[in-house]
Amino acid sequence: MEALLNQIADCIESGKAELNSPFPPELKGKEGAYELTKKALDKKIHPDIILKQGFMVGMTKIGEKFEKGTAFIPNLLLSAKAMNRAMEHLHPFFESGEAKLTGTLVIGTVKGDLHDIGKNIVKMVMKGDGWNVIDLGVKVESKQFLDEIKNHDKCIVGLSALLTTTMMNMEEIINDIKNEFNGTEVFVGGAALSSQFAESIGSDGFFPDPHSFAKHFHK
Ligand code: B12
Repeated sequence: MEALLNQIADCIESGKAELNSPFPPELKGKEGAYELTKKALDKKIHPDIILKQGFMVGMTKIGEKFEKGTAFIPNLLLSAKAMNRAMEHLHPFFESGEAKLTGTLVIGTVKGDLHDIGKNIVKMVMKGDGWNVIDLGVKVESKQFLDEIKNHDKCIVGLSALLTTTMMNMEEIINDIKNEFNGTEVFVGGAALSSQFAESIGSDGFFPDPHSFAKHFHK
């Protein structure tokens, strides 16, 4: 069982989605995360175990390499793609409630801002870390966040902004969220942000990349 889970983690780390994936070339013709996940389910390994000891291990490893500067954004994207492909087998278990997700993250690029490349990477990595991610897209207004929080008890919120002008809109959105849902944690990210800025606008935290964000919730 452990060997199979390690193989799944390795496929996710290296971005090997399925048998026919051309990447990485050294694994050509070998089974990928998709086939191995099916095998694990056939062997009656519980979806929670596959998620935690397969998917999350693979995504954590690629995240650590990214932090050290030995892996880059294309590697993150390939890993996230492999994880998403394998996740297709686990979806029915999460939807039925038989297996449990880490939590719900409501994420969006704030009003006035259309940069979504970073936000989309955060979304993929968090999904790989076992989160149900609700992506509200770009130019998101307070009301859209509030409507979604109402539907998801105990969710956390992630705000993204890349422009110095739209960073300022984060404060208003955080105030609106805290006024209506005081206990809801709101985290922020984006290249021009800092921890000091995040604190000054009442955010619960700033993370420079999705891996430090995901790690924050690991017990
Ligand atoms: C790609 C790009 C665009 C694309 C966006 C395409 C898209 N779909 O996103 C296009 C061409 C459309 C564009 C438009 C504009 N852009 Co532009 N754009 C960029 C560029 C080149 C890259 C941004 C990017 O995607 N980076 C890569 C991602 C992966 O990094 P990231 O977003 O920082 O995300 C990472 C982290 O920050 C973090 N993160 C991000 N969000 C979150 C959220 C949470 C919760 C967490 C935890 C973490 C997190 O995780 C991510 C992954 O590691 C930057 C310059 C640069 N080199 O950064 C300029 C830049 C951001 N743009 C800029 C500008 C000015 C504009 C325009 C206003 C230009 C114009 N005059 O029209 C418009 C904006 C229009 C608008 N209303 O938004 C300026 C901003 C200057 C400033 N400080 O305000 C920059 C810095 C360029 C420059 N040097 O002048 N842009």
